[in-house]
Amino acid sequence: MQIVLATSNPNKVEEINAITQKSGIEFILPPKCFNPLENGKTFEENSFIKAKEANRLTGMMTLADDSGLCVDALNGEPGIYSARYAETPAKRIEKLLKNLENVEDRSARFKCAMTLISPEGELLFSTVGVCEGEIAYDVKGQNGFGYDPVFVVAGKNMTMAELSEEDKNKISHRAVALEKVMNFLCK
Ligand code: ITT
Repeated sequence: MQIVLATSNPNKVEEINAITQKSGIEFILPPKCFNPLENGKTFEENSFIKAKEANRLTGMMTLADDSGLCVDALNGEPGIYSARYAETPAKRIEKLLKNLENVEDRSARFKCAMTLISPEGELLFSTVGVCEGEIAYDVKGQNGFGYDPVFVVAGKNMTMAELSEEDKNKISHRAVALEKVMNFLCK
């Protein structure tokens, strides 16, 4: 079975297909014209907007992932603006570290809101996954994407970017949410 993954971010497609590779479900990209207006106020709202738009374009079952990094000392920022915090991934990290200069409480979490929509456009299932950690003082690691090089995973003395793909995919916010989606789909 194929499900459209309502995203333009190839890293998400890669991670999600790696996690579900034995399920018989293949997640595919929406058409290039997929460009939803992400004007929701929460991860959940934006996830719903993306899933509905991919369904409108394809008439297929769609799954959306809206995710981001929430930092306690920054009142939850960058949050839903994680992808838009600055121009490039490197500049986003630079801005984050600058905003946390001399800040001792570095607790943070990655959140991922997933929404599953039927081919007919009905909401089938929605859920959230969270991964706790803290923001490092400097970048470390080469794997993953986005804020992974500055996110130290709780209980591990490593950034997300130092974990292997396999290890990230066991504990990430995306993996936690996806497990619940897969349980729903395969029940
Ligand atoms: P789509 O909207 O097309 O899905 P996007 O990358 O813009 O792609 P989001 O709006 O959900 O997706 O923003 C997610 C951003 O949050 C992403 O670009 C990263 O900056 C950050 N992020 C999410 N998951 C992450 C992860 O596993 N590791 C590191 N950063 C992550």
